[in-house]
Amino acid sequence: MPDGFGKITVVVPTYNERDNLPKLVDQLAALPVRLHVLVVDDNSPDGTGEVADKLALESPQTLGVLHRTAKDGLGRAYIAGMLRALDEGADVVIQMDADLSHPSSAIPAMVDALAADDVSVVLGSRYVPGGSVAGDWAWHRKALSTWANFYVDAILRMGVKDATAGFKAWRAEALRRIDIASIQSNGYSFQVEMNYRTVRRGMRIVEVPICFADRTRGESKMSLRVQLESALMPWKLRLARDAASARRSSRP
Ligand SMILES: Nc1nc2c(ncn2[C@@H]2O[C@H](COP(=O)(O)OP(=O)(O)OP(=O)(O)O)[C@@H](O)[C@H]2O)c(=O)[nH]1
Ligand SMILES: [Mg+2]
Repeated sequence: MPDGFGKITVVVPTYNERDNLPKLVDQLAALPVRLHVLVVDDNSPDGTGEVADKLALESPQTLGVLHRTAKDGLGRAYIAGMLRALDEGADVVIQMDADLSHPSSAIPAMVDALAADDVSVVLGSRYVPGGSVAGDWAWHRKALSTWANFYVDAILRMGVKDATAGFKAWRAEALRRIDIASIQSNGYSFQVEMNYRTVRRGMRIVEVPICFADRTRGESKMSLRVQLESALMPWKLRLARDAASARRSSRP
């Protein structure tokens, strides 16, 4: 394992994940990397927040909980969690879902890849050689994901194979440079907007293959609103970029 990174914090947003969270925390604790975990719970009706508090009592040195009052979307939960992690001195912040879709076994390779000098963020990627999506994903789910990546790449040209990936390891200074507090989007396009800001600031994104598993417990929170936002956000980002370069070139 690379040294050089002091504190690594895994930020895990939760909404109704009471069955999944303890398993995830066990998996993370079993890895050969010392990790801190910050659960960001939006007052889950199923009691995930209390489950998280119990886990925090068992491991006060390594597990913390950020309680928010109401469900406010994945992006907002991540921003709150990342800002807290940075405040608490994280050198690396890992984004990870609670539903066991993201393989914790990939974390050592992701942290290794992040240790290269010029790498700002590492994506756990389904669409580089060696990566895959869940075998039991319905065809329309696969088609939507493939289309989303094609669509984002056609508009924004970031050269990233899995632009909507939600499993990522960030250097703290990269998060500071992209000013996460001002990120607008909340659903899948949250991931895209973060990547886009990274590329625009000349920082490097690297992809490490992962095998993405489907959730087996709990319910998906993907909504129509999230899908619509994801369809519009790449255009918004591109129009903002085009407007900025038009302003620059019209300056005397
Ligand atoms: N705190 C918080 N967490 C959320 C919110 N929405 C989703 N999450 C969490 O974010 C992670 C991803 O949400 P999922 O429902 O798995 O979304 P998804 O992965 O796109 O959909 P599936 O693959 O169908 O599960 C999970 O850990 C959720 O519990 C929210 O509004 N607030
Ligand atoms: Mg999921």
